[in-house]
Amino acid sequence: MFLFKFLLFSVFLCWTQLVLSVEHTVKGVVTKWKPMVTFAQPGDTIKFVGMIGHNTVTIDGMIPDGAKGWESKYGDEGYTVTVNEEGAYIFKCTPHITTGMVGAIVVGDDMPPTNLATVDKSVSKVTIGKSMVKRTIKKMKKAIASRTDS
Ligand SMILES: [Cu+2]
Repeated sequence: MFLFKFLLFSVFLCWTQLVLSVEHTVKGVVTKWKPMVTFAQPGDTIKFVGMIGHNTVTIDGMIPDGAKGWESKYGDEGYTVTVNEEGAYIFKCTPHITTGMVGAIVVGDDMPPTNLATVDKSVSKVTIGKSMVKRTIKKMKKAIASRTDS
């Protein structure tokens, strides 16, 4: 009986997790990510579509403390990651970083995200496509500002 109750409770926990987490879609459109900036909550998932000729890879130093980066294969349609840590995640498509295929995911309600200073600092370590990474961070800050204004 105890085991049964325990199982029921576990199922309930999984169910609430599934119901409460949101799936966000980021699409590869020509050589850009759409949307460029996504706002999410811990436990949400990010699904990458339109992946023909693209991959999605987090940029070193540009994910929250304790978060795991990701690197998909090329053309991995529907590649999905779960964002559990609060903060900003900056990701790129390796061959199209120079044409601006850089995106941001901001997780949690802390605005600005707590790792923003680290993200800014890590720009200096980007060797290819630095200006595009800067541009995405700038757009992310703008999106954060317009969110906190309203
Ligand atoms: Cu690409």
